[in-house]
Amino acid sequence: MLVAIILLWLSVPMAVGDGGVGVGVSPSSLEYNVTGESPVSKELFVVNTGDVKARYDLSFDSQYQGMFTFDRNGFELNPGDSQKVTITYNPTLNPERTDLNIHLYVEGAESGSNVGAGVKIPVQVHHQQTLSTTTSTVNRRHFPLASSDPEIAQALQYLSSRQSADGSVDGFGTSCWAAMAIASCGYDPHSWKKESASIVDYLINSRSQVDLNKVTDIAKFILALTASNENPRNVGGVDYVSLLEDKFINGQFGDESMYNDDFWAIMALTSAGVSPSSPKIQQSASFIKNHQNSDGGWSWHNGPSDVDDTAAAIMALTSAMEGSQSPYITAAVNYLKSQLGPNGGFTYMGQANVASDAWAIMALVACGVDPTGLEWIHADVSPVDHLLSLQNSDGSFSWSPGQVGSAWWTSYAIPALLGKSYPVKGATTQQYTTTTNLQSSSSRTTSVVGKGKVRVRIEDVTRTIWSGWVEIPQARTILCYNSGRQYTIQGDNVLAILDEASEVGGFSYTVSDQWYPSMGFYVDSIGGHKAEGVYGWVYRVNYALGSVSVDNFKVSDSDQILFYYGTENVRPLRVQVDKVEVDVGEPFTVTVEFRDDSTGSWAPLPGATIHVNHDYVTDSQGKATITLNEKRVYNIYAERWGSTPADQYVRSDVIQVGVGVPIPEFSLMFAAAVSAISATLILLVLRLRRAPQRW
Ligand SMILES: [Ca+2]
Repeated sequence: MLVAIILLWLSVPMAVGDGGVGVGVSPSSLEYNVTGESPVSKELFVVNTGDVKARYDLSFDSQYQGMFTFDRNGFELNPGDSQKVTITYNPTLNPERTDLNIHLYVEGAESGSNVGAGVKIPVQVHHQQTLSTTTSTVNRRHFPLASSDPEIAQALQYLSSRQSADGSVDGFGTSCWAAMAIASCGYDPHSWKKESASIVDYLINSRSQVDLNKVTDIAKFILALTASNENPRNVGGVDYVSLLEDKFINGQFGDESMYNDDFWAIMALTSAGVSPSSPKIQQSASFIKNHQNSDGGWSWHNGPSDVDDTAAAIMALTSAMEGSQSPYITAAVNYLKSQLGPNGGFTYMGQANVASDAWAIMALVACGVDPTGLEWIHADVSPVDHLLSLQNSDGSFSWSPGQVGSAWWTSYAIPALLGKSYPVKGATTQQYTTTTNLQSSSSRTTSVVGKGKVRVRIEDVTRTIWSGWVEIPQARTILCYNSGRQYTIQGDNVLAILDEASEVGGFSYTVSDQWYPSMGFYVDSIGGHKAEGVYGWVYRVNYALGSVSVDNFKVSDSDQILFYYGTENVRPLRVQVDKVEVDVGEPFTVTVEFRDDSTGSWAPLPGATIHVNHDYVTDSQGKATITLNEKRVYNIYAERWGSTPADQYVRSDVIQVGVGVPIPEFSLMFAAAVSAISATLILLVLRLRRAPQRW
């Protein structure tokens, strides 16, 4: 059946032009991320997809010619043959350091003839600047971060290190923010415990600390509960939502001279399921809008605008269904822009700081603005870069450089970096409980009945498009781009999972019904990368090649689904380490293996590149010995992409090694969260750590 799938790709009409000349390229776009002065090289495969011998020439428009060099050009290929071309961008030849969004032309012509064909390949060049004002070097960071990114993993680990046996993280107020931060990562705060009490148990047990006279206190408590999928309408018999609604006086919440209690009341009530169109929320929103300052910002009271309160006001108004194009919102966004510091970062009283960065980023996200867009970059630093520059080596965040980190600031930073806004919604589908039993804290962790999750990983030639867990849906409706037809399909197959993952992960894909129903649906692009020539999107389940079309392969709980851009003979890699935790300076060994599809076993791969802090290459045994000197958790993965399919491999999954930090405890928590607290999966992950060949 593999042959049938490969034939499908060949039958995809991709040859451009006529006269038998065809051009195929892989990848279908090039992206150069440039830091400093060093030239950056990218590889492009040119394939003769026609049926005659042809000569191929690569070129840029003349004004860009001098910035790029080709290691070969003007070569001839027989039908079906391919040639790797290394294209090097030299930043010193672009003195203005302008980012480029241009085309590379690949043209093929039959020898001695004008008959030819060509393709245009989008080429992007991004100049990333390094920060010299902080102790660590920060590159322009991809946004939003994923909860598996090391910055987030370390921040969570820091929060975990601050947790006490009673479940608290630095007291009641900070515990509220920490619960929201944990939930923003997709983890269930109920699983967050040092001993028997989780942070949610602590919050509920300590609810007497909520000052029932203060709207902001009640609101913060509700926000922590809703992020944790707890029911704020019944905590030990108390309805905190009604208590908050009772604070509505004269068209606003709480004190008539204060606005921040309205900001927080609206966010808390909408998070608890109160309709945004309810009269109290709409009147409070009008009250907020009526007290916008002429500069577009807000204060917490009748005073000069500040970033933090303006951000809270934006999130409150968007929670109350104010559109992102509303004049109140656009004026507020412009106010935030005016408060960027000269060195990047949002300021409060003139000083860039973690809270203003985090809140402003969350507010921008809430109204659909990308905080890493060009208009938000000062001195080559985006607010996200600036926020990351305030992270310390222990994972914590400081209010400003040189200050001690705290769980409070760290809890603000996490949802902002993940591109989330307040109110944070709980990630699990757990329903609100009708009663909260304060005594049986541990029983809650087994109360979630999952309908099954699968892990999805999408590997393009040059990047990982997405990886994460998705729930097996009941059904999905897919749209075939070629016919415009919609189909509702069952949820327990690879295509439905891809469709679900594209929604969860925010990436695109296209599916065609050109060969449906005889051969099933065909996925012909993911993340904008289309199948071309013999290369296209291949899937594997638990590393075994899919033998039927995507809609016909049934998936089961805990399956590992891998989509990758490749062709026949391209095989997946995996990495293993002999130790998952080492001391600083203690060597450990990484082994890179590929799957031998003829036997289903794994074999060592020499000459693979291992990415850690920098790159290592495996020896003849497929191994590399690595010594790391910085105390942190490292992500490790391997790649090899040679010139022929037999020497091309699918990038490995990422594994983590803790250097001087206790990773197993952290990984357990990680596993508990992603698997919706399934004890079975925790055991599986534990087994993974001890005997990785089980996966
Ligand atoms: Ca008020």
